[in-house]
Amino acid sequence: MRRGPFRDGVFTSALHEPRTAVVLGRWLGGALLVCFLTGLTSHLLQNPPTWLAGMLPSRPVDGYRVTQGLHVISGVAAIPLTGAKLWTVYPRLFEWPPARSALHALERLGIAVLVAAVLLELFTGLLNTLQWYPWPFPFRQTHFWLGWLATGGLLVHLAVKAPLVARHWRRAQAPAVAGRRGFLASVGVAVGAVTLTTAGQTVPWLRAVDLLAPRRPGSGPRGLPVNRTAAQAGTVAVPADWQLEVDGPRPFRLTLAELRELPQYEAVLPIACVEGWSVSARWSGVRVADLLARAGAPPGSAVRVTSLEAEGPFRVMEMPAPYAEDPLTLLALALDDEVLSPDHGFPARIIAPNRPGVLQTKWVARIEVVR
Ligand SMILES: Nc1nc2c(c(=O)[nH]1)N[C@H]1C(S)=C(S)[C@@H](COP(=O)(O)O)O[C@H]1N2
Ligand SMILES: [Mo]
Repeated sequence: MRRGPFRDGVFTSALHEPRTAVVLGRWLGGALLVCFLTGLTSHLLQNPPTWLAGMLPSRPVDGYRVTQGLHVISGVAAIPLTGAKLWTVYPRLFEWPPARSALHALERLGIAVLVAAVLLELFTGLLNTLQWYPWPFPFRQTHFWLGWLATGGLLVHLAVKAPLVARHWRRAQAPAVAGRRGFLASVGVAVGAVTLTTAGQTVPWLRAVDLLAPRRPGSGPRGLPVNRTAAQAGTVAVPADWQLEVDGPRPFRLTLAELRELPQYEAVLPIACVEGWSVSARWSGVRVADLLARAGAPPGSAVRVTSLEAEGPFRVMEMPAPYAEDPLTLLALALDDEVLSPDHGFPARIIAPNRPGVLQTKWVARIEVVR
């Protein structure tokens, strides 16, 4: 019965031992905790329940840039950590007998769910940072529920392993094993290397070593990357007689020339993409709050913004009141004092503080007051 890896003594490395697993588990647990919390933040910002929407903060302006940057940084760091952790414990996969009791079988099933959820989560997340969606399911919802599954699986795993973890928590308690230090150091170097060479897509002072990240922050028109070009969005047709439509108690329409005659404001705000890149830029245009006041919107109004784009998941965006009322939230007409390029959302786009990039709607057609 016991063939191949199921035989005794097949795994000869001394590093398949609990202390190594505990140290790697701590690092990986830390990365996954940061990833989970920042992921929840991102999900809530993009999909707030009604009771929360009116309380979302529009400051600090860089808030989402930091949380989403950390989300992708910790997720990328978790990839080599997961590899090392799985290597350390994988001989247990061939344990004999496969199940000693019903409880043991249940525990092993839990680990199977945990490992599968973590691997799928990291894999789909990584592909998402590359803007590659080779699957038929919606990414965000799947990623969200897998995150809960992985976190639940992790908590059960920690509870089951707590006594073992406690016994190997301190180095002095664990038996010395030759090569452990070197192995852990190599894992640390690998994690440091992937982090340093990808974090530059969002951390400005790491830009010089941003060798592996999918997005160069300086690329694109005016040094601002474009996620979805006007052509990809179905060559957004901007009518020659384009007018902004504002709907509310006192609806009105304005041409581009009329918008330019309204008081113009500047805001230095980042595009912070969910995929982990972010770039700060100087925008100018009309305050959304001014447009709302002109439309007779009551205080505390939220808005719905519709793009000229014919279809696509980002065509319609809802913006809760704290953002709509923020003086930094603009219907931007210019980037660095130059008319927006088609790819950056000509004739007008939304730019708001502390918001995910997906909600910075380009090619705006219409702004509606919603209560
Ligand atoms: N109408 C519309 N707005 C959109 C998008 C889109 O596909 N359609 N993409 C969003 C995404 S995912 C990001 S990250 C930002 C990117 O803005 P930029 O292309 O000007 O850098 O625009 C957002 N606005
Ligand atoms: Mo994005």
